[in-house]
Amino acid sequence: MKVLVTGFQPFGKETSNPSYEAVRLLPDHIGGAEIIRAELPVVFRKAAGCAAAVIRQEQPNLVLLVGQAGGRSCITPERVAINIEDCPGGFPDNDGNAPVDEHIVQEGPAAYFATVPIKAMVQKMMEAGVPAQVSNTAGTYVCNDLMYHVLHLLATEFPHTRGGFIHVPYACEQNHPNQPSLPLNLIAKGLELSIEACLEHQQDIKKFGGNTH
Ligand code: PCA
Repeated sequence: MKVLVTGFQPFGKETSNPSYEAVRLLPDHIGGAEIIRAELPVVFRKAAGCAAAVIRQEQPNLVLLVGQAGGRSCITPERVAINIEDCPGGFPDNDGNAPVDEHIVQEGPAAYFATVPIKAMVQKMMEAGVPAQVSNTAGTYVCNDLMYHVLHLLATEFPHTRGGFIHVPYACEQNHPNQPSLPLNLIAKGLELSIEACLEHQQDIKKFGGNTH
């Protein structure tokens, strides 16, 4: 059993990205599975191209993508990726690209659902005291772009490989005093528990977790 876990390089004004910093802290084996890591550029399409190359080479059974969502207070497994690139105002990617309302895959479906058990992941984290919640939007920036591309690749070329995305809050170590944050080792613990939940649950559990808005 092989699990590919990816994180991102820093972007914007940040000098580190807790997604890859946490991935770096993961043990080499979790629940009997070998953990493979990759650090991706914060660039539309390029991040997905790098991830696709590793997936083709390593043929993992599970792909867990991780990114920073500054401002969130919980670790949030994403339910869905949508077929849109729409750069948040004045915020190009690390190569200066700022697409507006472009489709990610021209003839692709409007959206792909994560194929990992998001509710079981949240439950396992909460039971261990790690704040977690299902998220119903991965945004329209590079993280959503990566999630959509990878789920499209898995659906079309690797139907037996499960894939999902987890957004993590700022790490306390980034020092954003007026924003919610979690210690980096707690974020890493949350990722480890999420991977265990994926290995334990082929199907998701039925449990309330929606939002009114
Ligand atoms: N977060 C951004 C892109 C890279 C990252 O870590 C996002 O949520 O789209």
